[in-house]
Amino acid sequence: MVKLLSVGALIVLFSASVAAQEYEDHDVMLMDHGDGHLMDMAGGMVMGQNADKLPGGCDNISETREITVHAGHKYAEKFPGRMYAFDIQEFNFKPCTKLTVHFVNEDNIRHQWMMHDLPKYMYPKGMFHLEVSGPAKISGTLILPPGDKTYLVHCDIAQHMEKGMKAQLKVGRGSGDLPSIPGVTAYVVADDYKAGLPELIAKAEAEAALEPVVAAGSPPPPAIPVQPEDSFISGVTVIGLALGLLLAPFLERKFKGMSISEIVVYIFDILRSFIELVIKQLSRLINLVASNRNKILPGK
Ligand SMILES: [Cu+2]
Repeated sequence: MVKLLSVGALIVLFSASVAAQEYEDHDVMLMDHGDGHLMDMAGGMVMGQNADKLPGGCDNISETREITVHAGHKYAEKFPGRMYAFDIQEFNFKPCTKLTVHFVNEDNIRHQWMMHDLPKYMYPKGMFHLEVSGPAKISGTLILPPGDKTYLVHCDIAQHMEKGMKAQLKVGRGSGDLPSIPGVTAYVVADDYKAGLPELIAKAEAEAALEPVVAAGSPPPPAIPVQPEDSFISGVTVIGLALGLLLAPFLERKFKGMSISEIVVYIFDILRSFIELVIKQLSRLINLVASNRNKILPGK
C-alpha cells in the first residue's frame, strides 16, 4: 500500500513538472559586449540591438511596438512537409518603428529569429538577431529603417529555414513577397504528396523522354580525345614478331615431313623435359639451403 502511494505521488509530481513548462529567461542574464552585441553564459545571444539610434531618413520614432514570436516544431504541424516554424509568418510595421521582439523557443534545440538586409552602417552585417537554446525566452530591440521594404526573417541553423522556419517582415508597404514562406507564398521546390509512386515514375519518364529533344538544338559535347595505345604495339608485338621470324626457319626444318600429331607429341616432350629440369634444379637448391642451415645452426 505504501509502495502504491509513493508511486502515485511520483506520478503526480512528474506530471506537474511536465505541465508547467519552464522557460529560461535570458533577458535578465545578458551582458552587453558593445556594438549591440549581448550574450550570456547560457548561450543566449542578441546581435544588432539598437534602442536609441535613429537610422538615416528617420526624423523620429514613428511608433513603439512589442511582439512575441514563438518558435518550435509544433508550429510546423499545419504545414505539410515542414519540420520547424515560427507561429507568425508575416509581420508588418510602419517605417522607423522601435520594435522589441520577445522570442520564445519552445523546442529543446537551438533556434534563431534573424533579420537580414538592414543598413550596415548601424547593424553589423546588416543583421538583427536573437538566438537561444530552448525552451527559453530572449528579447531584443531595434529601430526599423525608413522606406517600403520586405525583410527576410529566418532561423539560420542548418536546414531550419528550408524546413519551414522562415518569415517576412514588411516595413511600410514592403517590396514584394519572398518565396517559400509557409502558408504565405509558394514553395520554390514544391513537394507533391498527392501523387502515388506510379504517377511519379510516369512523370519522371515523360520528363526524361523530353530531354533529348531539347539537347538536339544545342551543339554536341566536345569529344574526349582517345589515347592511342601505341606502347603496346611497339613493345610486346615487335618482340613477338621478331622471335617468330627468327624461329620460323628453325621450326620449319625441324617439323618438315611430320604430321600434326607428331608435332604435338614433340612439343609436349620438350615441355616435359623442361619441367623435369626445373624441378631437379629446385630440389638441388632446397637441399643446398637445408644443408647450409644445418651448418649455421648445429643440432642439439
Ligand atoms: Cu532553428
